[in-house]
Amino acid sequence: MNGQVETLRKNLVDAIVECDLDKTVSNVEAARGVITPQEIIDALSEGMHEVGIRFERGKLFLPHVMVAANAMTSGVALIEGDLAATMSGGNRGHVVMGTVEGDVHDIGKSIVSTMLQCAGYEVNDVGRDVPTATFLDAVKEGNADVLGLSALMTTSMQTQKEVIETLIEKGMRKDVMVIIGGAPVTQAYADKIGADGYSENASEAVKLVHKLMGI
Ligand code: B12
Repeated sequence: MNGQVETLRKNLVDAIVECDLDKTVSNVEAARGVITPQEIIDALSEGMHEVGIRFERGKLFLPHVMVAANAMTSGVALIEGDLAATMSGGNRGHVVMGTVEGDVHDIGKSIVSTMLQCAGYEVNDVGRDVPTATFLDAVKEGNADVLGLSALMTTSMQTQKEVIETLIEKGMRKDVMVIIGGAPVTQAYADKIGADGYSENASEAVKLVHKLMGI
């Protein structure tokens, strides 16, 4: 059994690293029901991490990364229903989530949104490359408890800071708790820019929001 689980997991990682959409979809189908949706997401994420390393080293190019990203998105879409079934429901609070302006990376942010929805939060996912004003409008309109800001680039991390500064300028900072994430983001950076929390991945993000909401 453990051997089978390890093979399924490895096949998922390899399909993403090989930037193979069909293989990713068939391997997700094979893994469904045998390993948990969370384990499937973790394996696909591990593959994307390796794709990032190979891209950085010049072993893979942007078109490959785009296919891998598409494969990951399709794989995650297949198990969204399973994920919902494994998690608790209820209306625990309102979250606005998006990727900051200048940054189009949205795979991780969308996983965080899905996991929070499954954990019983109402999530307004405002998308990627989102202007600061749009975040503020969404927070105001939805009377949001938590604002989640994703950034995958060292350049767009600065924009997370700018969103917090704008919330302060507009007198809105006390109304909403801000959490930040994305591969280059750290707890130290969250502390530095005055965010209320940071988490490394989507499962930790759910725990973080529960903690902030006192759940
Ligand atoms: C896929 C990808 C792309 C895809 C994105 C597709 C999409 N729809 O998202 C495409 C091909 C479009 C792309 C484009 C570019 N990319 Co790119 N990309 C990646 C790659 C390989 C993987 C990112 C990913 O999806 N990871 C998988 C997910 C599941 O993980 P994650 O995003 O980290 O999310 C998890 C956690 O971080 C956390 N989390 C995420 N968000 C949030 C938010 C909150 C609130 C919380 C609490 C938690 C949280 O939870 C998530 C789930 O567990 C990374 C490499 C890397 N190591 O990150 C490069 C990377 C981010 N890209 C990079 C670059 C340079 C670019 C481009 C500029 C390339 C170019 N020359 O055009 C453009 C960007 C254009 C722009 N303006 O944004 C660089 C950034 C370097 C830097 N400056 O910091 C990286 C690091 C690659 C590299 N090593 O050079 N990219």
